[in-house]
Amino acid sequence: MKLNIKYILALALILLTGCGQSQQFMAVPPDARKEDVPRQSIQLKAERFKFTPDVIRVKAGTLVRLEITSVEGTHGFQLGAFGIDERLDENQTKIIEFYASKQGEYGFRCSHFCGIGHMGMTGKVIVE
Ligand SMILES: [Cu+2]
Repeated sequence: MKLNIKYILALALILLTGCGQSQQFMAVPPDARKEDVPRQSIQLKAERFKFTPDVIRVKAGTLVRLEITSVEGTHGFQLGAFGIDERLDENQTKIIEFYASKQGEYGFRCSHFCGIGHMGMTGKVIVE
């Protein structure tokens, strides 16, 4: 059977574009020098049933490094707009990096069912 190369290329393009959209904020733009990009580290604590802090403010154009530690129970950290969803095991620190390219408010939530207050375990990243 002869493979249709145009079809395969089109499919590859669709797949690549799809991935790019879900993670469009994660990579530093290729025209920016990585060492020149401002960075900001923020420490977060996860416990039943909140994140502290639950509002994070960063400047647009910053490479953000979150250091999240669950001090009580297992949780998850989902920041959907940036394609981020990480499991947070108790007493472990997870490093999550993303590039805050665009101004806006981006909600995050616990993505691991942790009990009665799970649904209210939310917060937001404000990119200014
Ligand atoms: Cu939860």
